[in-house]
This record gives sequence, structure tokens and C-alpha cells, in this order.
Amino acid sequence: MINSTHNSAPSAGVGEKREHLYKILVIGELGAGKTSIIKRYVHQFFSQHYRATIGVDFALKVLNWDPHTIIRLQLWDIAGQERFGNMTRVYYKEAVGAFIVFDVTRSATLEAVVKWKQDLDSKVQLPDGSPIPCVLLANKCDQQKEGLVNSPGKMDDYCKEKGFAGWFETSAKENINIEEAARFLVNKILQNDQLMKGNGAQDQVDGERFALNQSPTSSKKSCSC
Ligand SMILES: Nc1nc2c(ncn2[C@@H]2O[C@H](COP(=O)(O)OP(=O)(O)O)[C@@H](O)[C@H]2O)c(=O)[nH]1
Ligand SMILES: [Mg+2]
Repeated sequence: MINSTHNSAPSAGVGEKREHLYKILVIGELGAGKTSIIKRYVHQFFSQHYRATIGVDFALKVLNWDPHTIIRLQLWDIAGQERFGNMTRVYYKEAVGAFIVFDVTRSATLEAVVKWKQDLDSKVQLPDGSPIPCVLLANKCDQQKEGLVNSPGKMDDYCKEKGFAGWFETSAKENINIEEAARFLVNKILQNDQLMKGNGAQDQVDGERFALNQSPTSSKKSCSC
């Protein structure tokens, strides 16, 4: 298991680049498309046939966020443990953001979202005790949709009520909205870092974690709620 979860290096020498490493969880029902989304986002690749991995899988996505900031996203894929409907605290530990994925063609996977959100919120919090930002992904939007996801207004209400930062329709297959959803979540994470800094909470939790020293980039809210 990887134990480095998130931190920020103050400078990489020339150009004063700041680096952030953020742990992001990708959870939701089996077959919703979690692995496909990660593969698409990190490797620009889609396949119908991923081997069901057992255990926990990691992928690293490096973003040149702005000329001064490199962001490394460590994406945690639960791979094969979905049937338990919850994960251990160790898995959630020190995550700063999450995606909960459901399959728009199977409304039962949306019904299960609440259970995943509760599991997440009960097992990980930000240093100030608030929930970590979580974005809901309505995946397989290239297919026929079933249920609530056909009413965007109701989805907005649902997200607000359940405490999601926002939701996006995505398709790993057609490469729709995955980058946008990730940018939206990263913006939320950066805003939290700023807030922590404003509260004077930086530097005590884990050293250089809150090293961001610039305004958050404006967030593109394509479907926040
Ligand atoms: N049509 C379509 N199929 C998808 C999409 N994302 C995943 N799939 C398929 O759904 C199945 C389950 O995907 P997988 O990523 O293994 O789901 P996981 O169990 O949540 O990791 C696979 O056959 C994928 O090819 C999508 O956006 N559109
Ligand atoms: Mg998987």
C-alpha cells in the first residue's frame, strides 16, 4: 500500500514550481465504469474488457495546472471490492476528494450512491471536520438513460440534498466530461487548501501540505448544484 498520500513541495528550483499530491477516491457500484474512467483520464484509452482487478489499484495523473503549479492526482480504484458496499478506513485515509460513479443505464446503481456517500463521509473528513468534496459521475451517458438522471433539475436537487459538490454526465467510452469533472474537483480541493491556509491551519497537519499561495483558478461549473 502506498503511504504517501498528499503533500506539496515548496519549490522545484528553477521557476518556483509548486507541486501538490492529492489522493482522490473513485467509488461506486461494480460495473459503473470506475476503472474505465480512470483509464480514459490517465491513459487516454478505453476497452470493453478490463480484467476485474482484486484489491486496490492506483493511477497517477499529472496536471500542469498553471505555470507555477503541478498537481499530481493519485486516483484510487477499488477494484473488485464493490460488493461489500463499503471500504476500510485505511483506504479512505487522507483522501482530499472523491468521485462516486453510477451507471445511467441502471438506476439501481444511482440508488446505491447514498450508501457510498455515507460510507465516505463517515470514514474521512478534512482536517476541520467537514466532508471531503465529492463529485457524482453519471457515467455511460452515450447510452440510454434510466430514471432520475433524465431530469437534470432533479439531479441538481438530489446532489444538493446529498451534499455533492456537483455532478457530471460522463462517458469513458466517448471521452465526455471526464477532464471537466476532474478540473471541477481539483478546483474544490484547491479552494479547501486556501481555506485551511486562511484559517491558519497550514503547516501543522502534515508539514508542507498547504503550500498553495495563489488564488484558485476560476472554476468551470458546467453542472454544479
Ligand atoms: N457504453 C459505455 N460503456 C462503458 C462506459 N464506461 C464503462 N463501460 C463499460 O462498462 C463495463 C464496466 O466498466 P468498468 O470500468 O470495469 O466498471 P467498474 O467495475 O466500475 O470499474 C465495461 O464493460 C466497460 O467497457 C461508458 O462510458 N460507456
Ligand atoms: Mg473496476
